[in-house]
Amino acid sequence: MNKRSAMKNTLVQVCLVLIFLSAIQESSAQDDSQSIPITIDNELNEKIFDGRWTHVTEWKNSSLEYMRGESTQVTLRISHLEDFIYVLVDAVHDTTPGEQKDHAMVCFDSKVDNRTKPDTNNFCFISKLGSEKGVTLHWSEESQSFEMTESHSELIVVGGISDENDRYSKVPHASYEFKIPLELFGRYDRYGFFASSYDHSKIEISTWTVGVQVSTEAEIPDRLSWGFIHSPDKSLPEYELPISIFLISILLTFFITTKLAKRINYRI
Ligand SMILES: [Ca+2]
Ligand SMILES: [Ca+2]
Repeated sequence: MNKRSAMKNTLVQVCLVLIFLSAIQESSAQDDSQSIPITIDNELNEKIFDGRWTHVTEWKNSSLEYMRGESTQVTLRISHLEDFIYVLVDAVHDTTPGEQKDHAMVCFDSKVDNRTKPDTNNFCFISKLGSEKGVTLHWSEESQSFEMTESHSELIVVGGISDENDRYSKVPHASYEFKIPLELFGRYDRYGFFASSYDHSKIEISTWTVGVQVSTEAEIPDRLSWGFIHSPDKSLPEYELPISIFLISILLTFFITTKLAKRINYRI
């Protein structure tokens, strides 16, 4: 094999790997169409759990998504650090805060390979406005429904009213903060996720994923209509890692074998 053919072979091999890589990326992008990337927030220790955006940088490093209803838009901020996931539900449109009536709910499923029905890895947390005591709902296989259960000792759920420090509106409105221990449902690369917010005075429900039909304010919709959250910064176990290792191995193998082939040819 002369030097020109060796180069040609290497070029073909690299092209094949790039095509393979693009196909995987494409497939991953399609899969993530209903998935919120959450990033690590090293400033979480600065958080004050009072049910509002307390100071300028409090939720700055969290991911941004919107929950929506027929005429509502609710800001959803999510981040994580160490053994907790953090969520802010900022109901800017709900300027009629009603204590114990308005509320927000976030749901997690750590077993995402079975989306057809809930299982014991499914938890929902409800924050009521004006309350510093969250409600934990856990799927029961026995009753085939979500049941209220004792909250984890490190769970923090606070529903409050915003002030002038809110990032989106100076008009006082309902907002909710959650600190959720991963110990409850495990540390994984991605979770099934659903969130809703209820404005009692207007009888409006906002949801993520958007467009989910829920008929009552505390309804947890069918598991199939939930989306996902995932970590793109490898701070939680990262599902692309095995694929990345596989691809790097292929590239290294091509590189080494090509080099070896060249050396053998030169010696011959
Ligand atoms: Ca706060
Ligand atoms: Ca309200």
